[in-house]
Amino acid sequence: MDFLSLPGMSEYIETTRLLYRHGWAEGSGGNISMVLDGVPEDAPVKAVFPLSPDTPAPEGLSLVITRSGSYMKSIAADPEADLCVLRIRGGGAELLWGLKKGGRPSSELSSHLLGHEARLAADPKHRVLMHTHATHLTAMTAVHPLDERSFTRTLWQQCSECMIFFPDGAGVLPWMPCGTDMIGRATAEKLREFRMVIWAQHGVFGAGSSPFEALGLIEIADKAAELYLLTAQLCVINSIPDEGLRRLAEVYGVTPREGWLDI
Ligand code: 2HA
Ligand code: ZN
Repeated sequence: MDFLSLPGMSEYIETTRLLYRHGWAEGSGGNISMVLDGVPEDAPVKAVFPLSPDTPAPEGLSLVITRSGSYMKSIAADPEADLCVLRIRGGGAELLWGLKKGGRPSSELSSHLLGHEARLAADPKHRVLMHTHATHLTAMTAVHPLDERSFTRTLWQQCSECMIFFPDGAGVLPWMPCGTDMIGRATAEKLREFRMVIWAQHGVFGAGSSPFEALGLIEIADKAAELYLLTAQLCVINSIPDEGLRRLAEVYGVTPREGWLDI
């Protein structure tokens, strides 16, 4: 079985490179997982990673995820060492491919598993979850109230694309330790409602039906956060008013999150 030829794999690998080029994947920062279609039922199991009983994982789900400690800058050079294909079965994660030099799946595996379950319940086309240290969004969490309505409204007001691409807004979580079931569960709760969840003083989780869609969502939000930071100390005299945001939503046939526009 050639796992690298599964649908979405080449786009997934290209995305790892782009995250590094964006400057959002310093050191071993970030992780990506993608639900896989087309993994044979009888693919041999090479190892099993036990899952915490507190992480009820979607039974039978197959996914590819980055290795814990892998560097986005070098995944493309040797995907079979830095990625793994897992199948969730009987409370464990069966290794079907990858980790050829050893290691474990990403420390955020529980966030990804719970998150996929949440997103698949909301949208059957969902496939990808991406965690990355988007610089401007993370910086914005230091200087902007974390209330998610107000945080989203500030992003929407910066540039037209935000309302078009995330009319559903962004969830925001206060800082908490990463790599824990606690942040995994909190993220999954947010992902039931949002395709993007910002982790204060850390980074962001984005969801999509493909790697490029999830990446694009984060790119647009991070651009808006950059515009906000560039102008936050200046005397801002123009931004998109709520009437304009409402009009954008009408033109593009999207529905702003209920109650998040003042008109
Ligand atoms: O994978 O970014 O949050 C490394 C991290 C943990
Ligand atoms: Zn991180």
